Amino acid sequence: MDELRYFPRELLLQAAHQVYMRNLELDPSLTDQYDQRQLARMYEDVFANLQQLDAAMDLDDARMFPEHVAWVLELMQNLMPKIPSDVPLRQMVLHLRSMDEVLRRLLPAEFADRATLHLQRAISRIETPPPSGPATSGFATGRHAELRARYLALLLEYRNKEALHLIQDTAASGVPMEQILLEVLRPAQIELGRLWYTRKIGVDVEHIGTSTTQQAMALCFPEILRRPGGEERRVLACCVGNELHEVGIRMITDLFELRGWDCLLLGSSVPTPAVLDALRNTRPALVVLSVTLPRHLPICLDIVRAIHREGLDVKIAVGGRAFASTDGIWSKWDIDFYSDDAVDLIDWAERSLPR
Ligand code: B12
Repeated sequence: MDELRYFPRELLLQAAHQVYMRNLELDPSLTDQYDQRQLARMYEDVFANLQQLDAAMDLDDARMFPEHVAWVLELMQNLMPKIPSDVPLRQMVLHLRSMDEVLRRLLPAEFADRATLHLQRAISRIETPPPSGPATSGFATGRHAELRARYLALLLEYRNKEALHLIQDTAASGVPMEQILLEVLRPAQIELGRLWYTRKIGVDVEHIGTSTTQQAMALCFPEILRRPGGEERRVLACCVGNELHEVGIRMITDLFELRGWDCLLLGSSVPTPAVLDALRNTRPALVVLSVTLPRHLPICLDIVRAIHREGLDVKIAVGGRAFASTDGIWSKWDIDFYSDDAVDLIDWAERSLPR
């Protein structure tokens, strides 16, 4: 478990237990409605919500916690399609009120006031949701739409070898690997996530699909290895904290490699001291930090601060899905680059980091 700032371990355990109990007290119907497994899941969710609140308080970001709560609520509504959607909404509001009550008892007044602010914002966010954006993700339209639909269909039917053949044949037909990565494999991954979230597929399909996508990504290596070696600029890339989402950062290193950079990929779940050691040992021109889950953002900031504290001479780029649910948190950080787009990053690096 990541270390939290406002809720040290003892307090977290106490708070989680009390929030869970208070929640059941305020809404006794939950005990009838949920089976044993669902109650255990609810207990885990209390932990996850406290972690998210801690991260939002730590970074003093107004959007992070409300966005997380809205995501959890939608997931609950998807999990209980037969129950009217205002039932999970009421349950979530009660849950947030229980959190508030308990934290008022457990935290010093100044921290409790801060927690209340985030909890109130979350309640308004779900009671009065902002108008939703365009209904389509763009998956079904645009360049390579047919190809990505075929690739995804094969993943959904566990036809992983055929999916790999499809990508291999596409690459052999001259479609640049950069397009395959960004316009076929990435959208297919995001679509897998949406299908899981809306309960259209199980975790098994998403897991097998993701490992197939990682194998498909490896198909660009022959192209990378064909390039003559030379004076290459070096990039070190990693996910932060307990982040397990590594497909995005792998894709970034593959894209850098395709443009002739030398990449070292630390991968997922890397402790901060290991990142610093790798920077000292390998002396890259650029370090790329990727964060998918918002609760890992404080660790990303820790790494940025540690790099400056240690006086390491390296440019710092941060990005990944987590930043999209914040109020532009990156603009407060001492970094060299942020974008939500991998190609922007590589274009910027080519311009700003001389060979
Ligand atoms: C595959 C997957 C997993 C796999 C990851 C396996 C692996 N080896 O990577 C596993 C099963 C482990 C997993 C676990 C979980 N997951 Co998951 N996962 C996904 C999924 C379906 C696809 C991720 C992916 O491959 N994306 C494709 C890559 C290419 O895109 P990308 O990561 O966005 O990266 C691109 C850009 O963001 C950008 N970028 C990335 N980093 C950087 C850095 C810089 C500097 C720049 C400029 C750009 C940049 O460039 C990349 C290339 O274009 C997503 C769905 C989604 N919408 O992403 C959910 C998703 C991210 N997961 C989610 C969740 C909730 C979880 C779990 C908490 C589930 C659970 N209850 O256990 C756990 C958490 C595990 C952990 N500790 O990290 C949620 C997150 C929701 C939220 N609130 O943020 C998502 C969005 C699913 C959903 N629709 O709700 N997951």
